[in-house]
Amino acid sequence: MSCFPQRIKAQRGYYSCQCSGLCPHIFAFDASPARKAQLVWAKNYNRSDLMIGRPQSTEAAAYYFTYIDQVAGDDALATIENQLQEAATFLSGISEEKSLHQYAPEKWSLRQVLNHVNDAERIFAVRALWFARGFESPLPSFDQEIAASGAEADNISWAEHVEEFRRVRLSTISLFRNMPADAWMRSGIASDKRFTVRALAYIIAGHVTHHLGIVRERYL
Ligand code: NI
Repeated sequence: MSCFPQRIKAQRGYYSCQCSGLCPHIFAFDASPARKAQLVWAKNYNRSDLMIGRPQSTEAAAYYFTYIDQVAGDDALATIENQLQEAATFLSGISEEKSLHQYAPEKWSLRQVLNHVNDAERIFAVRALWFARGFESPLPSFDQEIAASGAEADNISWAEHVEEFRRVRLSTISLFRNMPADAWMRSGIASDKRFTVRALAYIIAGHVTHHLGIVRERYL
């Protein structure tokens, strides 16, 4: 703690030290001394512990709080990491035969649902990457029906879809674990809506929770 922040920038309730790219000082302005020390430690040894705070209502369009609100607590990365095993175990319990089931004629099969989950995670992660790295040009929208018809997901085995979920999720975890502390509050436009990076992390976790809830209710 030899370097006290020379320049402090308020970021929606958090103060993030801007005095150098490697400065360890980032803390909630009302954090206890113990929490501040923990965060400084986290900056030095484990960036993933720096995921602080839930997104505020201005950090994503209202629609996306359908997903954000599915995630408890203020550490979306922990949820993203826990889901890897929980979701993969749950999905592995579904048979190849069952994975072709649709609960209504116009609804997606389970294979199409999981393909959609994987596609959407890639899209959300690319948005997070784009904004986190500092690009300012807006990203296009993602039409899930076009993606679904282009994927031909029923021709891919369920086991392959589940393996794809694991691989996509491992990539997402690495992206967020290695995220510089200052990047979480960066934002940009995608699909004509503004998102912060941390809102996208919550959306990734909540989108999976949302779809697995529908799978449990309607498909099994
Ligand atoms: Ni969806």
